[in-house]
Amino acid sequence: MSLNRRRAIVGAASVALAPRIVVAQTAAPPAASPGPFKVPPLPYPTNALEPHIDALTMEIHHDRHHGTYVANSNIIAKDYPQIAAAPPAQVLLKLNELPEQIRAGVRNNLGGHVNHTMFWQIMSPSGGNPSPELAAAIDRDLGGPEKMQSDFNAGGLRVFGSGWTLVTVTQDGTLALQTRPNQDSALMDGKHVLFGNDVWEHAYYLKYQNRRADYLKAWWNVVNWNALNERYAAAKAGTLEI
Ligand code: MN3
Repeated sequence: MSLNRRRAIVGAASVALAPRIVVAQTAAPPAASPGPFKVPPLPYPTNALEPHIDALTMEIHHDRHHGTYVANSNIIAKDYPQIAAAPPAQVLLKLNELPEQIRAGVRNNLGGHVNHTMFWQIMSPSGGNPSPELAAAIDRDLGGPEKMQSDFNAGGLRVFGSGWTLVTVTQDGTLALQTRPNQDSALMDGKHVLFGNDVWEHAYYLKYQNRRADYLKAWWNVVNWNALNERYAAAKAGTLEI
């Protein structure tokens, strides 16, 4: 399937949910979308995660897919500035308090913005190692690093269609595995994400095609443990924002 065809399908899928924001899905999203939400620059070059994630996938994923979530969030924020006035975690936690006509758009697009902002951060070509605190929590709550990886990957394989496999963290430092469909976020339930892997086909299809299991396995080579250590400490300090 060509990329154009794939993008057209993504655009078509959004029509049913939120017709008013389909424009940014079908056109190439602007490099810098005017509005309160911004795509954060990648903290490494697009080819830095080769050979595990190829440069073209990173470029399209970051610039176009994340760019579209941001552009659509900005379109919604034009008429509903309250979605940018509170921290994204609060907006996603209180989706039901938003006007019904923007609820799906915010869930999908602000959710996508938050998920991808986390995702770029928690990958790196030189990831370090878990801190003693994080390693102890992985042993205690997730059965150790091997079991965590295997359960996390199994979660990613179970996601039907598109979504995320995640490790959540609570303020007392407890870890748990979770999967979410589409661009849903654990923040919708008041939980924080320590890290997660994107199992939308756009995250891996160019290199891995239908071999999601191979992508899930290779992905552990690019996990940024230094970032995970910082996120774990921030979660315990109550300062982890997304
Ligand atoms: Mn994605």
